[in-house]
Amino acid sequence: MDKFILTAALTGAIHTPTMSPYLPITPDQLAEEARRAREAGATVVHVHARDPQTGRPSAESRVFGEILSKIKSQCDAIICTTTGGGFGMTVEERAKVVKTYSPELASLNAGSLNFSLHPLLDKMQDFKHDWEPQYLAMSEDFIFPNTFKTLREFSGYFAQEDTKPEFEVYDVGMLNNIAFMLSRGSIKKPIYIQFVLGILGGLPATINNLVFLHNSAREILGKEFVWSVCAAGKNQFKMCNAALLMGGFTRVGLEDNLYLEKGELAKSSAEQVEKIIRIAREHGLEPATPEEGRTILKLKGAQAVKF
Ligand code: KMH
Ligand code: ZN
Repeated sequence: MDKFILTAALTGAIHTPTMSPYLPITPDQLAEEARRAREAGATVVHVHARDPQTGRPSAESRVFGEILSKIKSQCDAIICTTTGGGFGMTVEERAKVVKTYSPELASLNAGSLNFSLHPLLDKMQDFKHDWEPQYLAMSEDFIFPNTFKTLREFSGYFAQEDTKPEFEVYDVGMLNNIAFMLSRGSIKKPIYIQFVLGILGGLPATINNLVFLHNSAREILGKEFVWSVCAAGKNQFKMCNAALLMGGFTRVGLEDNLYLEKGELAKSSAEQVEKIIRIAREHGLEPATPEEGRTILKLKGAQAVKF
Protein backbone atom coordinates (compact mmCIF):
# COMPACT_ATOMS: atom_id res chain seq x y z
CA MET A 1 0.00 0.00 0.00
CA ASP A 2 1.18 3.52 -0.76
CA LYS A 3 1.28 5.88 2.19
CA PHE A 4 0.12 9.50 2.37
CA ILE A 5 0.43 12.10 5.09
CA LEU A 6 -3.00 12.96 6.40
CA THR A 7 -3.32 16.19 8.36
CA ALA A 8 -6.27 17.11 10.54
CA ALA A 9 -6.54 20.89 10.99
CA LEU A 10 -8.53 21.07 14.18
CA THR A 11 -9.81 24.64 14.62
CA GLY A 12 -8.00 27.36 12.59
CA ALA A 13 -8.82 31.05 12.72
CA ILE A 14 -11.47 31.33 10.02
CA HIS A 15 -14.52 29.81 11.61
CA THR A 16 -16.14 31.36 14.67
CA PRO A 17 -18.00 29.62 17.50
CA THR A 18 -21.42 30.63 16.19
CA MET A 19 -20.81 28.69 12.98
CA SER A 20 -20.59 25.29 14.66
CA PRO A 21 -21.02 24.00 18.22
CA TYR A 22 -18.40 21.36 17.38
CA LEU A 23 -15.51 23.77 16.76
CA PRO A 24 -12.93 23.00 19.50
CA ILE A 25 -11.95 26.00 21.59
CA THR A 26 -10.31 25.09 24.90
CA PRO A 27 -7.02 23.23 25.37
CA ASP A 28 -8.98 20.19 26.64
CA GLN A 29 -11.29 20.23 23.62
CA LEU A 30 -8.34 20.59 21.24
CA ALA A 31 -6.47 17.73 22.89
CA GLU A 32 -9.57 15.55 22.71
CA GLU A 33 -10.04 16.43 19.04
CA ALA A 34 -6.38 15.62 18.34
CA ARG A 35 -6.73 12.27 20.10
CA ARG A 36 -9.84 11.40 18.09
CA ALA A 37 -8.27 12.50 14.79
CA ARG A 38 -5.16 10.43 15.47
CA GLU A 39 -7.24 7.43 16.50
CA ALA A 40 -9.16 7.77 13.23
CA GLY A 41 -5.85 7.70 11.30
CA ALA A 42 -4.45 11.24 11.04
CA THR A 43 -0.66 11.52 10.76
CA VAL A 44 -0.41 15.21 11.69
CA VAL A 45 -2.59 17.60 13.66
CA HIS A 46 -2.39 21.27 12.66
CA VAL A 47 -3.06 23.52 15.63
CA HIS A 48 -4.15 27.10 16.30
CA ALA A 49 -4.86 28.55 19.74
CA ARG A 50 -8.11 30.20 20.82
CA ASP A 51 -9.03 32.16 23.88
CA PRO A 52 -10.65 29.49 26.09
CA GLN A 53 -13.41 31.89 27.26
CA THR A 54 -14.40 33.63 24.03
CA GLY A 55 -13.15 31.32 21.30
CA ARG A 56 -11.36 34.19 19.57
CA PRO A 57 -8.13 33.14 17.78
CA SER A 58 -5.29 33.85 20.19
CA ALA A 59 -1.53 34.30 20.06
CA GLU A 60 -1.22 33.88 23.83
CA SER A 61 1.88 31.82 24.43
CA ARG A 62 0.64 30.28 27.69
CA VAL A 63 -2.54 29.00 26.02
CA PHE A 64 -0.52 27.60 23.13
CA GLY A 65 1.78 25.82 25.56
CA GLU A 66 -1.14 24.25 27.39
CA ILE A 67 -2.66 23.06 24.12
CA LEU A 68 0.61 21.57 22.88
CA SER A 69 1.45 19.72 26.06
CA LYS A 70 -2.10 18.38 26.41
CA ILE A 71 -2.11 17.12 22.84
CA LYS A 72 1.31 15.53 23.30
CA SER A 73 0.16 13.74 26.43
CA GLN A 74 -2.91 12.31 24.72
CA CYS A 75 -1.71 11.25 21.29
CA ASP A 76 1.41 10.58 19.26
CA ALA A 77 0.43 12.59 16.15
CA ILE A 78 3.01 14.95 14.66
CA ILE A 79 2.04 18.42 15.87
CA CYS A 80 2.17 21.20 13.27
CA THR A 81 1.68 24.63 14.84
CA THR A 82 0.37 27.57 12.87
CA THR A 83 2.44 30.68 12.29
CA GLY A 84 -0.43 32.10 10.23
CA GLY A 85 -2.24 32.89 13.46
CA GLY A 86 -5.43 34.91 13.00
CA PHE A 87 -6.58 38.31 11.68
CA GLY A 88 -4.82 41.27 13.23
CA MET A 89 -1.98 39.35 14.90
CA THR A 90 1.47 40.81 14.44
CA VAL A 91 4.23 38.88 12.69
CA GLU A 92 6.09 38.70 16.05
CA GLU A 93 3.05 37.20 17.76
CA ARG A 94 2.71 34.62 14.99
CA ALA A 95 6.40 33.60 15.16
CA LYS A 96 6.46 33.19 18.94
CA VAL A 97 5.18 29.62 19.02
CA VAL A 98 8.18 28.41 17.01
CA LYS A 99 10.70 30.33 19.11
CA THR A 100 9.12 29.23 22.40
CA TYR A 101 8.03 25.65 21.77
CA SER A 102 10.28 24.50 18.93
CA PRO A 103 7.73 22.24 17.21
CA GLU A 104 8.73 19.55 14.70
CA LEU A 105 6.60 21.13 11.99
CA ALA A 106 4.93 24.54 11.58
CA SER A 107 3.13 26.40 8.83
CA LEU A 108 5.05 29.10 6.96
CA ASN A 109 2.77 31.15 4.72
CA ALA A 110 4.69 31.70 1.49
CA GLY A 111 3.47 35.17 0.51
CA SER A 112 1.06 38.00 1.20
CA LEU A 113 -2.51 38.02 -0.05
CA ASN A 114 -5.95 39.46 0.46
CA PHE A 115 -7.66 36.97 2.77
CA SER A 116 -11.28 37.63 3.49
CA LEU A 117 -14.19 36.03 5.27
CA HIS A 118 -16.61 38.95 5.14
CA PRO A 119 -19.15 37.19 2.86
CA LEU A 120 -19.78 34.69 5.67
CA LEU A 121 -21.51 37.55 7.51
CA ASP A 122 -24.34 37.51 4.96
CA LYS A 123 -25.49 34.12 6.23
CA MET A 124 -25.18 34.84 9.94
CA GLN A 125 -27.12 36.47 12.75
CA ASP A 126 -27.36 36.03 16.54
CA PHE A 127 -23.70 35.70 17.36
CA LYS A 128 -22.49 33.84 20.45
CA HIS A 129 -19.74 36.43 21.06
CA ASP A 130 -19.47 40.16 20.36
CA TRP A 131 -16.07 39.86 18.68
CA GLU A 132 -17.33 37.58 15.87
CA PRO A 133 -19.16 40.04 13.53
CA GLN A 134 -16.39 42.63 13.86
CA TYR A 135 -13.70 39.96 13.22
CA LEU A 136 -15.41 38.78 10.05
CA ALA A 137 -16.20 42.31 8.84
CA MET A 138 -12.64 43.63 9.25
CA SER A 139 -11.28 40.86 7.05
CA GLU A 140 -12.67 42.75 4.01
CA ASP A 141 -9.77 45.19 4.46
CA PHE A 142 -7.17 42.62 5.53
CA ILE A 143 -3.95 41.81 3.73
CA PHE A 144 -2.29 38.70 5.20
CA PRO A 145 1.25 40.01 5.55
CA ASN A 146 4.07 37.66 4.58
CA THR A 147 6.64 39.98 2.99
CA PHE A 148 10.13 38.88 1.97
CA LYS A 149 11.41 40.32 5.23
CA THR A 150 8.91 38.19 7.15
CA LEU A 151 9.82 35.12 5.10
CA ARG A 152 13.51 35.73 5.84
CA GLU A 153 12.89 36.19 9.55
CA PHE A 154 10.56 33.22 9.82
CA SER A 155 12.92 30.91 7.95
CA GLY A 156 15.67 32.02 10.35
CA TYR A 157 13.57 31.09 13.40
CA PHE A 158 12.62 27.78 11.82
CA ALA A 159 16.26 26.96 11.03
CA GLN A 160 17.34 27.89 14.55
CA GLU A 161 14.82 25.47 16.05
CA ASP A 162 15.16 22.82 13.34
CA THR A 163 11.40 23.18 12.78
CA LYS A 164 10.33 21.98 9.34
CA PRO A 165 8.36 24.60 7.42
CA GLU A 166 5.11 23.52 5.83
CA PHE A 167 4.78 26.19 3.13
CA GLU A 168 1.20 27.38 2.72
CA VAL A 169 0.83 28.27 -0.97
CA TYR A 170 -2.35 30.10 -1.98
CA ASP A 171 -1.28 31.21 -5.43
CA VAL A 172 1.37 30.45 -8.00
CA GLY A 173 3.63 33.46 -7.37
CA MET A 174 4.33 32.10 -3.90
CA LEU A 175 6.29 29.26 -5.51
CA ASN A 176 8.72 31.91 -6.77
CA ASN A 177 9.07 33.14 -3.19
CA ILE A 178 10.03 29.62 -2.08
CA ALA A 179 12.53 29.36 -4.96
CA PHE A 180 14.03 32.67 -3.84
CA MET A 181 14.46 31.38 -0.28
CA LEU A 182 16.10 28.24 -1.65
CA SER A 183 18.48 30.34 -3.74
CA ARG A 184 19.47 32.27 -0.60
CA GLY A 185 20.10 29.01 1.28
CA SER A 186 17.59 29.97 3.99
CA ILE A 187 15.54 26.76 3.57
CA LYS A 188 16.44 23.15 2.81
CA LYS A 189 15.06 20.42 0.55
CA PRO A 190 12.83 18.47 0.58
CA ILE A 191 10.36 21.35 0.46
CA TYR A 192 6.97 20.57 1.96
CA ILE A 193 4.09 22.49 0.42
CA GLN A 194 0.46 22.73 1.48
CA PHE A 195 -1.54 24.08 -1.46
CA VAL A 196 -4.39 26.08 0.10
CA LEU A 197 -7.28 26.49 -2.31
CA GLY A 198 -10.61 28.24 -2.11
CA ILE A 199 -9.69 31.22 0.09
CA LEU A 200 -11.29 34.49 -1.02
CA GLY A 201 -8.14 36.31 -2.17
CA GLY A 202 -6.33 33.13 -3.30
CA LEU A 203 -6.80 30.58 -6.08
CA PRO A 204 -10.26 28.99 -6.35
CA ALA A 205 -10.54 25.29 -5.46
CA THR A 206 -10.62 23.67 -8.89
CA ILE A 207 -8.81 20.68 -10.29
CA ASN A 208 -7.38 22.82 -13.09
CA ASN A 209 -5.86 25.16 -10.53
CA LEU A 210 -4.37 22.25 -8.58
CA VAL A 211 -2.83 20.76 -11.72
CA PHE A 212 -1.51 24.23 -12.64
CA LEU A 213 0.04 24.69 -9.18
CA HIS A 214 1.54 21.23 -9.19
CA ASN A 215 3.04 21.62 -12.66
CA SER A 216 4.34 25.10 -11.77
CA ALA A 217 5.96 23.73 -8.61
CA ARG A 218 7.78 21.10 -10.67
CA GLU A 219 8.96 23.74 -13.13
CA ILE A 220 10.05 26.21 -10.47
CA LEU A 221 11.34 23.92 -7.72
CA GLY A 222 12.29 20.73 -9.53
CA LYS A 223 11.12 17.32 -8.39
CA GLU A 224 12.37 17.48 -4.82
CA PHE A 225 9.25 18.56 -2.99
CA VAL A 226 6.38 16.84 -1.26
CA TRP A 227 2.96 18.37 -1.28
CA SER A 228 -0.49 18.27 0.20
CA VAL A 229 -3.79 20.01 -0.49
CA CYS A 230 -6.43 21.60 1.65
CA ALA A 231 -9.48 23.45 0.41
CA ALA A 232 -11.80 25.81 2.19
CA GLY A 233 -15.49 25.01 2.38
CA LYS A 234 -17.58 22.76 0.22
CA ASN A 235 -14.78 21.72 -2.13
CA GLN A 236 -12.70 20.16 0.65
CA PHE A 237 -13.30 16.50 -0.17
CA LYS A 238 -13.23 16.96 -3.94
CA MET A 239 -9.79 18.59 -3.77
CA CYS A 240 -8.45 16.13 -1.18
CA ASN A 241 -9.53 13.29 -3.42
CA ALA A 242 -7.86 14.91 -6.45
CA ALA A 243 -4.64 15.34 -4.47
CA LEU A 244 -4.59 11.67 -3.56
CA LEU A 245 -5.14 10.64 -7.18
CA MET A 246 -2.28 12.92 -8.23
CA GLY A 247 0.12 11.35 -5.72
CA GLY A 248 -0.08 14.13 -3.12
CA PHE A 249 -0.99 14.25 0.55
CA THR A 250 -4.06 15.80 2.02
CA ARG A 251 -5.54 17.79 4.86
CA VAL A 252 -9.06 17.76 6.28
CA GLY A 253 -10.48 19.23 9.49
CA LEU A 254 -12.86 21.82 10.88
CA GLU A 255 -10.32 24.60 10.22
CA ASP A 256 -11.11 24.32 6.53
CA ASN A 257 -14.64 22.94 6.40
CA LEU A 258 -17.30 22.53 9.09
CA TYR A 259 -19.35 19.96 7.18
CA LEU A 260 -19.23 16.23 6.60
CA GLU A 261 -21.85 16.26 3.85
CA LYS A 262 -23.97 19.02 2.36
CA GLY A 263 -26.12 20.33 5.22
CA GLU A 264 -24.58 18.02 7.83
CA LEU A 265 -22.11 19.55 10.28
CA ALA A 266 -19.14 17.35 11.13
CA LYS A 267 -19.20 16.62 14.86
CA SER A 268 -15.42 16.25 14.89
CA SER A 269 -12.46 16.51 12.53
CA ALA A 270 -12.16 12.76 13.16
CA GLU A 271 -15.31 12.18 11.09
CA GLN A 272 -13.65 13.91 8.15
CA VAL A 273 -10.48 11.88 8.72
CA GLU A 274 -12.54 8.68 8.59
CA LYS A 275 -14.26 9.80 5.41
CA ILE A 276 -11.07 10.64 3.48
CA ILE A 277 -9.48 7.37 4.62
CA ARG A 278 -12.50 5.46 3.28
CA ILE A 279 -12.02 7.21 -0.07
CA ALA A 280 -8.23 6.70 -0.02
CA ARG A 281 -8.55 2.96 0.62
CA GLU A 282 -10.65 2.66 -2.52
CA HIS A 283 -7.54 3.95 -4.33
CA GLY A 284 -5.20 1.54 -2.52
CA LEU A 285 -3.81 4.28 -0.28
CA GLU A 286 -3.22 4.18 3.44
CA PRO A 287 -2.43 7.07 5.84
CA ALA A 288 1.15 7.21 7.12
CA THR A 289 1.78 6.68 10.80
CA PRO A 290 3.47 9.58 12.61
CA GLU A 291 6.80 7.69 12.45
CA GLU A 292 6.39 7.19 8.70
CA GLY A 293 5.43 10.87 8.39
CA ARG A 294 8.61 11.87 10.24
CA THR A 295 10.68 9.82 7.82
CA ILE A 296 8.97 11.29 4.74
CA LEU A 297 9.34 14.89 5.98
CA LYS A 298 12.73 14.36 7.68
CA LEU A 299 11.54 15.78 10.99
CA LYS A 300 13.71 16.11 14.06
CA GLY A 301 11.42 13.95 16.23
CA ALA A 302 9.01 14.48 19.12
CA GLN A 303 11.78 14.24 21.71
CA ALA A 304 13.31 17.50 20.38
CA VAL A 305 10.32 19.82 20.93
CA LYS A 306 10.14 22.20 23.91
CA PHE A 307 6.72 21.31 25.33
N1 KMH B 1 -6.55 28.27 7.44
C1 KMH B 1 -5.92 28.01 6.19
C2 KMH B 1 -6.66 28.63 5.10
C3 KMH B 1 -1.80 28.75 8.80
O1 KMH B 1 -2.28 28.18 9.77
O2 KMH B 1 -0.65 29.14 8.75
C4 KMH B 1 -4.52 28.46 6.17
C5 KMH B 1 -3.62 28.06 7.29
C6 KMH B 1 -2.64 29.07 7.63
O3 KMH B 1 -3.70 26.98 7.81
ZN1 ZN C 1 -3.97 26.94 10.01
